[in-house]
Amino acid sequence: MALDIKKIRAQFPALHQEVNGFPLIYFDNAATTQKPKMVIDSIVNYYSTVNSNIHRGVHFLSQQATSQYEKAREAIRRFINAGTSEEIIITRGATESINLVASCLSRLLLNAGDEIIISAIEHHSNIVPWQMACEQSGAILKVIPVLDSGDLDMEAYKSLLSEKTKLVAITHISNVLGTVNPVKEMISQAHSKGALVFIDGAQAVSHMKVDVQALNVDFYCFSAHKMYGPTGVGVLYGKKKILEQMPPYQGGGEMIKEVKFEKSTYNDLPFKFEGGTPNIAGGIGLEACIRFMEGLGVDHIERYESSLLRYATEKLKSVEGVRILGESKRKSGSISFLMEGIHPFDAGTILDKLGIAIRTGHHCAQPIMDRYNISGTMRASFALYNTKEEIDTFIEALDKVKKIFI
Ligand code: 7TS
Repeated sequence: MALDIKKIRAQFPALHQEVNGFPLIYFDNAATTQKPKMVIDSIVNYYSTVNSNIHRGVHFLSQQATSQYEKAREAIRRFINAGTSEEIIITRGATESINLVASCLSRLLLNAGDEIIISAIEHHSNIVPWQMACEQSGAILKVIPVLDSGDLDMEAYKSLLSEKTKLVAITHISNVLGTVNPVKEMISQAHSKGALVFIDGAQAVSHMKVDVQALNVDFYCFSAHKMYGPTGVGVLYGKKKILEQMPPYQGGGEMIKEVKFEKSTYNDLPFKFEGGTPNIAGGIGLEACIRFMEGLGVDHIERYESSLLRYATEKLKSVEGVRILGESKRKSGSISFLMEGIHPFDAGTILDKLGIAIRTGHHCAQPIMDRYNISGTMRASFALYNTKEEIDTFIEALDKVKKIFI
């Protein structure tokens, strides 16, 4: 069954507006996606009806709010096929999930001379927390290089892996090049050396089915706002036996069993890692966006978006002077490109005048820019509500950009 894109678009209020006198074409989905009405309604409904703090009230509203929040945790568990909801930590987003693990593992596991492997195509959020963990522990950061194609150099990865490797932290999909990394293979190679693996799924969960048990991954994270959900909420999945050993991240209410001035004891999973009042409305909104995606079928979304990406790639290649960065055989979500003789920022500004939203710059991934010896790119990133007609209009707009600057 093909997706009815017209019907889907009708559910996204923000898509139906004009920008600078033109119908909005939103191609900045890797930064954040627009929200369907059912997600917006779930948040309005929470604040208009059951608004209350969770896990602590005997009263009706608190119990309702708690039950909706915990329903979200169960929906997340099912969505990524975790074994138990104790393995689902609800965070502020991918960035917080990575910082949590980096901070806790640097205390639990890392010693001077140990090694952490990341890749050359990571978002800053999956670089800086590991650098901080290295500063704290004396561990050493190693980087898997990227080939011209945008694929990671898997031979180099194999030679970097050793008994010293304590952790491998890799993005599932690059937010710049769109490369889909062979994470299953990389996880099993890391495990054979006894290393843990953290996968940053921020760009993956909206585009493909993720099964953490099939991947056998130790940690996996993502943000709700890139999968049609609200900002300020996201997920950390971790294997129970590792989370149990990890010390807590932040101290506060909710993460404790008992507090004495001499010593406090910590709560059970997952609450041990959820200090303080969480983003309750965000969690409830996250449950709604999972329901939205599952209602359409993640495999249908994946198929439709692949056809969009193929179409956009072919069309872009036909524009003279366009150079696409990263042409891995397995790509998803984003296309980064350059136009000969035109600065990405200038092109982005003209496209905005025509109602087309793309992102320009380094996309919070400066090391990739250094690797290709450029300062930034133009990036078009797609979601399930985008259409081939929008891509045609975008390609025509690029011709207008060329006429202005060349
Ligand atoms: N990891 C990857 C691969 C990302 O693409 C991003 C955000 C993050 C982590 C951080 O997510 P956050 O929700 O915690 O901020 N990427 C982008 C982007 O490509 N444009 O804006 C944000």
